Amino acid sequence: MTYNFNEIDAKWQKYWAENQTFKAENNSEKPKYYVLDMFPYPSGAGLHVGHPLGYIASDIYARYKRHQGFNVLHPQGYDSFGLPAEQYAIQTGQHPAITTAENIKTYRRQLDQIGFSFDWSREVRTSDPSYYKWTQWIFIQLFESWYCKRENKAFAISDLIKVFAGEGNKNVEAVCADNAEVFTAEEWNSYSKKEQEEILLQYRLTYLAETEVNWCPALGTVLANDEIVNGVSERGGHTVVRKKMTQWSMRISAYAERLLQGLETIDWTDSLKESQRNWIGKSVGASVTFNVLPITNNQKPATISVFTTRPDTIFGVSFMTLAPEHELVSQITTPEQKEEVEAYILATAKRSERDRMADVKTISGAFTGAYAEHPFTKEPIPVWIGDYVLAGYGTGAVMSVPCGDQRDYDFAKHFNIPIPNIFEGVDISEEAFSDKDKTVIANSDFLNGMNYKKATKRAIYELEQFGVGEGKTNYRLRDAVFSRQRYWGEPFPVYYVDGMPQMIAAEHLPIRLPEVEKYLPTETGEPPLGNATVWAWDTNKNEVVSNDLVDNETVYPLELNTMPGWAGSSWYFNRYMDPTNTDEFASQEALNYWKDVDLYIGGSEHATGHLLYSRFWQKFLFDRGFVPVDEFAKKLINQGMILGTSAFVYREVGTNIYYSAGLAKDKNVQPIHVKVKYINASDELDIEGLKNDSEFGEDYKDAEFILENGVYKVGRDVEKMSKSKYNVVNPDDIVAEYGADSLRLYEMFLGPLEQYKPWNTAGITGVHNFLKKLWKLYADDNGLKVNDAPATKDALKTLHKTIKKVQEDIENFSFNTSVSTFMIAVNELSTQKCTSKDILEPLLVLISPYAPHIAEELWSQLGYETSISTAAFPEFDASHLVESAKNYPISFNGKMRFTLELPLDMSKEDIEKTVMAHEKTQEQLQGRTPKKVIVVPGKIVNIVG
Ligand code: ANZ
Repeated sequence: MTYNFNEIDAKWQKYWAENQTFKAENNSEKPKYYVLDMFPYPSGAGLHVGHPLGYIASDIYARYKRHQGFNVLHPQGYDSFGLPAEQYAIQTGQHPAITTAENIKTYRRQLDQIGFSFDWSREVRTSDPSYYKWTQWIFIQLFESWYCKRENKAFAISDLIKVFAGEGNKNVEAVCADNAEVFTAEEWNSYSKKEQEEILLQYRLTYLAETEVNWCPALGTVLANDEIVNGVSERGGHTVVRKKMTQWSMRISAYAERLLQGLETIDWTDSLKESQRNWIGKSVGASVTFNVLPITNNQKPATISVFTTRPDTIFGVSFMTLAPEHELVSQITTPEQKEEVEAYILATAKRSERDRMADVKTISGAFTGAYAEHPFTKEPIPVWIGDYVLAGYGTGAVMSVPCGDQRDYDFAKHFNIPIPNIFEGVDISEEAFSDKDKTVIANSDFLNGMNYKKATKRAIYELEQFGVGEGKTNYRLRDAVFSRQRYWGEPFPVYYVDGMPQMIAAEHLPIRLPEVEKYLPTETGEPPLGNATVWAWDTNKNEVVSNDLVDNETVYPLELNTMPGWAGSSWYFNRYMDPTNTDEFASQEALNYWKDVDLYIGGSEHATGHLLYSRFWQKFLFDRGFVPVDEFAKKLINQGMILGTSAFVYREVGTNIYYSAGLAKDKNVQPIHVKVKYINASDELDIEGLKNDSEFGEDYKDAEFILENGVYKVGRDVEKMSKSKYNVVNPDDIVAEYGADSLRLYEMFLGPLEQYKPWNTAGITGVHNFLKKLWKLYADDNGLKVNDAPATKDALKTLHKTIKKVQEDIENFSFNTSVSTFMIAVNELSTQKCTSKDILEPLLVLISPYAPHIAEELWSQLGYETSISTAAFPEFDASHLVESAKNYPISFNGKMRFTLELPLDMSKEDIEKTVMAHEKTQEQLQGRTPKKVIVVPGKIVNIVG
């Protein structure tokens, strides 16, 4: 019986699929456990060994939980809308649905090869109409909802309409547009339908509004803040500019506080929580209103409202600064300053918000000529504009306190604005400032001598008394733009009547993506759906009809934007609970049984995108009674990345000569990535392989390779694993050569799950040899060796210490240490020549989450007819670890002379008798009779005299 891993892999993968071994039941007596992976985007490049890392970890956990008697939901699917398939469609004309289906096939084959225990009967694909029907449905629910600040919860918009009609909006405390106006019931009832709809858009949780967006000309679409990295698009690294456009947005800002509070209730990593906290960016302070002093009698009275986190510094305000885009700038600027101000605004418009935030060195601004009045001292304060003040944060205006704020100080210095010091004689060093209880407030009427906290409270109280300000909390979190000018995304279930968006009734969903000739924007600059000729909504027939029929009476144009990539991924975890339901996104029964994800494993790059949006949608669905819990994942772990070890050849610049690494140092060379498959374990290049690689055509055919010691050595460097760096290792190759279990074990063995670690294929032989040794423990050329022999004490000890360690490891997600524990166990049992079924059967169960194929095979060889996944996890019994004997040091007058192993339960008298009778004792005593024999059971024996 030999270990034929390829055969074993195929046999058991087929068995699991045919028997639906890992199908989860919705109505089970067993306790539930939901293990989720972040579903992949099926790209054309397929999987590399970095991708399955998290999947292997979660699979081990899922299998472990099954052994423990849980009904485990461990699903997988595809986040299958997205840019690459669309870009490919633009280049080749092939429909993204076809590309996507092909890529999914490859992914599925690759995933299957690794032996994951997914319940494939629950697969979801976000680009499937039966799935996106419900994404559209959730969008409609958001449109039909508003957020009540008093109750801190979302409600149906129909309730709000009733309030508007009954008493206007004076008592409504809603999260709504800044410019929402107050109206009475009579006014509301006198508004036209369109006017009412316009007002309601200011309250809906998803709304259409003109917003400043991040526009990426190269991709032809807007991007969300989290899709921009270092000022350029995350995909492709293209330039991003600010642009005003009418877009769908999600009022996620309504949930800012709850998103923050909710973090306290979930077991997610600290770093991830911290990213979300920073992204939400809560600041507690006050808003203060300053009156602008009129220059001429007929100037409109103006007020500037600022947001400050330091109302206690109000007596240190020596000027004010508005963002250049602030709406008051043109109104208050004096004729003398007009030219300078306008020139400055023009100059600053070219700088992106990110540049403005990042650049703290360049100080620029202009004086408006206007003055505001200090709310307490009534002193005139000059009003400036400066681009360090951002239009989109707070009120877009600040009260500048040079003696308290560095940027204000720099600005005042630069423009020679007088700097009064309210902190005179007070230590305002950074340490003193950060010590919030230190008394730092001075030179003010009512704040004198108070500490920071008291002064802040008192300042807010005084502002409120004077009616010039109030306590205010600000969040950095902005509403999220929700439309994309792309083809391959969910269509909105929206048509337009007189410019106002209307929802298509839920019973007519899904609204399927229309066919288009071209996937590019139209010539008039409309999104790709503008190319569709059958893209109008017939309100009589309730179906999509030809654009020719649009009459704006019964047939209307449909929305041309599509939803962003994060739409489908914001709720997919709920769909897995009941994936084929055609009446609801999931039944209440299924939702109440599975509730939430118990363990979610995925990449930390989704911290402020997917993981924030999903929490938002979950809270919304909870508010409206559609889901039973308001956090979707109890525990979350970020797996680290597997890095590739890139290889380089060194080309002399301008030539076709390549120098071996050791010779390249003092040459003018350029390192070029080469495929790692041409490199052996000694970093030597297979020159012929490279020359014949068709991907590079003639590139290397005539190249000259300058060798050192007869070989060409490549340079190596650890980088992110990526196709473009030619350092990817394909799991298919590993599985073919070593088997799926070796791949699984090795990925875990590389190091702690959360860490970044380089891949090195050469290292896999270690775990592979371990599996061969494991096999040999059970079988040899003559067949199975396992028998009914009673377990020895040593073997029981090995088994039980392994159970203990592996169980602890799995529960602490320390999978790498389990692998070494298995190695130790197999070594010990091999040395002990263990063949006992009582030891080797439970050992298989322990290993099966990690190496399920070999475990299943040996399990069936042992005579079992059901999958090993149904076996109970072995119970740890501490009594086997208790030592039964002690190796006593035997001393003579305090000097240890020899050791003697005696049973631990031997009585004091018996120990003394046995030691005294021992020949070595006789040898030491040489006939003498000792004065005293001291016996400390379990410790020592000392013979005195
Ligand atoms: C007076 C003051 C005195 C301030 C002082 C700070 C220190 P966070 O914590 O980020 O919320 N600010 C307000 N709006 C701004 C905007 N649109 N662009 C740039 N800066 C803005 O910071 C809030 C503080 O940043 C506010 O408190 C305000 O300056 C400034 F010793 O007001 B402070």
